[in-house]
Parts: sequence; structure tokens; C-alpha cells
Amino acid sequence: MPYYERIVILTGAGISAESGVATFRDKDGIWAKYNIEDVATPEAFARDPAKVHAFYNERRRAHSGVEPNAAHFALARLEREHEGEVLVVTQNIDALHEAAGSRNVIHMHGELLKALCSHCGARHPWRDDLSIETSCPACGLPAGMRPDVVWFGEMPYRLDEIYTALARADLFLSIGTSGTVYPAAGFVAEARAAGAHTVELNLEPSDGAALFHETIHGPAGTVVPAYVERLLR
Ligand code: BV8
Repeated sequence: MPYYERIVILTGAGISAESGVATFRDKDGIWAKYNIEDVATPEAFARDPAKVHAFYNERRRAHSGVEPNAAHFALARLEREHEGEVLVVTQNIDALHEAAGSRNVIHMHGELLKALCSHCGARHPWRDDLSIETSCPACGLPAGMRPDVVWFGEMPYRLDEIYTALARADLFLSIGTSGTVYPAAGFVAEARAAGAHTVELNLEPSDGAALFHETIHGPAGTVVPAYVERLLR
């Protein structure tokens, strides 16, 4: 295994699957139960905020009962023990990377355990339910609090930092993502263009599998710790 100095890791719902967090596109996934247009767009929130709040309240409540799995812990170990740089860019809105000890994490699609005020832009850690009656702790106005997540049609967070990291990476890992949502699904092409070695670690080949130099298939809780072990040896 060659030595890699700057490692960028993209994660998706698949890395949290073995923690009991539902993925989106697996047969019993979230999009089998809800339509994206009803719960994960700004239009949906404008049209029926109570329905959108119910969708995220259910996921926020479920989050209190989940724990990181071996894959999350392996990435935290890599950040601790690897001399070079390790950056986790996650599409997930759960807090399992941080719970496992990762510190250098970018939540490009936001965070379930944060609320954002549409009136004043303040962000607050949030573990309880949200509703249209919720008032913002900063500006006091009601009817403006929303989950601090990026919906379809909205700009993902911290893209400039992500593209800068991809342009400097010498190793790009993609873990547990179907490679269907952009711009995240395009990151492998950016990393490859920058000369990085690209590896997909996923239960099965993703839509973008052919774009990777290397693909490793299996449950993240098994293949990620094994790969990290090889990187650190
Ligand atoms: C945007 C937060 C403008 C909310 C989410 C082309 C260019 C740019 C945009 C677009 C484009 N074409 C279309 C678009 C628009 C759209 C888009 O991509 N639509 C798709 C449906 C075609 N994109 C957007 O709207 C984005 N914004 O484009 O702004 C712009 C344009 C250019 C540049 C900058 C900005 C915003 C998208 C963000 C939406 N918010 N989540 C919430 O969570 O409720 S998306 C949501 O689904 C997730 O966050 C995640 O990002 C996404 C994909 O889910 P995955 O994580 O991949 O999960 P999935 O279930 O799909 O797959 C799981 C995988 O794990 C599977 O492969 C499975 O096999 C594997 N697996 C399962 N178990 C395991 C496992 N692997 C390992 N171990 C296991 N145990």
C-alpha cells in the first residue's frame, strides 16, 4: 500500500446503515416511504411545513438511539494515527462521525441535530421536535425555524473548502453512497483529475463505480476497518 499524504473521504447513508440508520435508496429506505418532493425541498417546506417538520422530528427522535459502528470508529482512528491530513466530507446529517471521534468533518448536506432560523440565520444545536410554533432563541420570531439541512435545489455547504481539498488529495475514498446525488457524486471525477487514487467501498457497485480505480464491496463495518488497517500499516 503506497503512502498517501492527503486523504479525502466522502461518506453516505451506507456508512450508518449498520448503526440502524435508514438509507435512502435501499428497498426499505427513506425514499420508499416518502417522496423527496413532499419532505426534502424548500417548496415542500413552504407548502406544508408541518409535514416536513414531522419527517425530520421522526429522524431526530430515532437518532438518540443510534451509535457509531466500526466503520465510523475506523475513520476516527485513521484521523488520529495518520501523519498526513484526513478530511471526512459527509452527505449524512447524523452525528455519528463526531460521536466516533472524528473531528475534521464537513457536513455538506447539513446536520439533523441543528436548527436554522429562516428569519435571522442563527443556528442552534437542536435535539427536540421543531414546529412552526417554535420561536428562534436568537431573534424570538416564530414560524421560521427549520432543520439545518440542505434540501434538493439548495446549495450544499462549504463546497469551496471541499473542492480545494479534492484538488490537493492523493487518496479519495467513497464509502456507502449510491453516487446519485450531485454535486457529491461528481467528487470522484474532481479527485481523479487531480491525480488522486480513488477507491469505492460500498455494499454493492454504485452508479459511479466505473469512475473509481479500485472498488471494494462489502458492509462498511467490515471493509472500512480492514482498509484503514492496511493504510496505517
Ligand atoms: C444543488 C439532506 C445547486 C437532507 C440530501 C447536476 C449538478 C448539480 C445538481 C444536480 C444535478 N442533477 C440534479 C441535480 C439536483 C440534485 C440532485 O442531485 N438530484 C438527484 C436526485 C438527481 N442536487 C441538489 O439539489 C443539490 N443541490 O444541486 O445545488 C448546485 C449545483 C452545482 C454545484 C453546486 C450546487 C443538493 C442535494 C442535497 C439534498 N439533500 N440530504 C436529508 O437527509 O433529509 S440528499 C440525500 O441523498 C443524502 O444526503 C445523500 O446525499 C443523498 C444520496 O444518498 P446516499 O447517501 O448515497 O444514500 P443512498 O441510500 O442513496 O445509497 C446508500 C448506499 O450505501 C447504497 O449504494 C447502498 O448499496 C450502500 N449501503 C447500504 N448498506 C451498506 C452500504 N454500504 C456499505 N455498508 C452497508 N452496510
